[in-house]
Amino acid sequence: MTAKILDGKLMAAQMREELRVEAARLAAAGMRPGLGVILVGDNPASRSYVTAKEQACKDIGLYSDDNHLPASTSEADVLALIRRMNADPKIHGILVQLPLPKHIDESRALLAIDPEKDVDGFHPVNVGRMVIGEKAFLPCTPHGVVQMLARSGVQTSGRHVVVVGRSNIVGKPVANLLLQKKPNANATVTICHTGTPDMGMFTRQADILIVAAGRPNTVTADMVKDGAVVIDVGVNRIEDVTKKAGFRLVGDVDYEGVKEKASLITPVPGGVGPMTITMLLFNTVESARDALARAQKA
Ligand code: L34
Repeated sequence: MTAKILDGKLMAAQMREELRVEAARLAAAGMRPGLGVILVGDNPASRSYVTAKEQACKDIGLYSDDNHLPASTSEADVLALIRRMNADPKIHGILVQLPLPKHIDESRALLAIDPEKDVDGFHPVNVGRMVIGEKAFLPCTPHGVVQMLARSGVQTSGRHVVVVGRSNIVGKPVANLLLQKKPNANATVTICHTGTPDMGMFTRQADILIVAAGRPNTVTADMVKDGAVVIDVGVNRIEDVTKKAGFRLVGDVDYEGVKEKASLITPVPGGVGPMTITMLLFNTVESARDALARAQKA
C-alpha cells in the first residue's frame, strides 16, 4: 500500500481560521485572548518553535506578551514572571517553553502556573484532571494528534493504538487521551519504550502507530502492518551540508520506507508540529472564553 499524506500544515491553517473568528468574537465582548510566553536560553530549536507560536498568535489576533530571557536568568526571576502573568487579566494562557536551563527546576516552574492559565496542560492538576476524564487543558502535541486523527476520519474506537515513547509531554498523555471512554478515543492502547525488548512485535499489531521516541529511524517498514495509520511526532535536526541552515528535519519514522506500507502518514516537517502550535492557540482561546463566562456570572 502507498500512503496518503496527512497534511498537518493544511489542517492547522483550517483550524487557525476557525480560531481567528472565535478570537474576534471574544475581543468584541471585551476578552481578547492573550498568551504569556517565557523562553529562557538560546536553544535554537526552542527559539524557532517559540517564534512560530508568537507569530501564530499575531496571525489570528491574539495578544502575546513575549519574554525571551538569557540562559543566566535565575529561577526566582522566572517564578516572579510567572506570578506576574498569573495576576495579569490580559493573559489567559502561560507558555513556559521546555526544556529550561539546568539551574531552573522544571517542576517548580510548572507548579507556579495558575492551573486556569496552564494552556500547555503540564500542571499536575491538569494532568490529573485529564487522566480521570474531567475538563482540563489538554497538552498541545497529544491534543493535536487526536485532532488530526478525528479530522481525517480515522476511527479510533475499538482499534489498537501503539504508542512508542513514554515522555510526560507526548507518550503518556497521548496514550491516556486515546484510552478514555469518549468520542475520538476508546482505543486499546499499548505503550512501548526503551525498556521494551522486541518493539516490532508490538508495533506490527498497531492499527494506529504513534511514534514519539525522539530518535530518527526508530520505526522502519518491517515494524509496520500493511494499511496502518502512522503519526510521526519526532522532530530531529540532522546535519546536512547541502542545506543553508546546515541541517534538515527528520521524524522518528523511516518515512521513505514506511510510506509504502501505511495507509496514512504524517510528514516531518509539516505534520504534527504545526498542529502543536495550533492547539496552544486553541487552549488560549478556550481559556479566554472561560474567563469571559466567569466575568459574566460575577
Ligand atoms: N512548554 N515546551 C512546552 N510546550 C510545548 O508544546 C513544547 N513543544 C515541544 C518542546 N517543548 C515544549 C513544542 O512546542 C515540541 N514542540 C514543537 C512545536 C512546534 C514544532 C515542533 C515542535 C514545529 O512547528 N515543527 C515544524 C518545523 C519547525 C522547524 O522548522 O524547526 C514542523 O513542521 O514539524
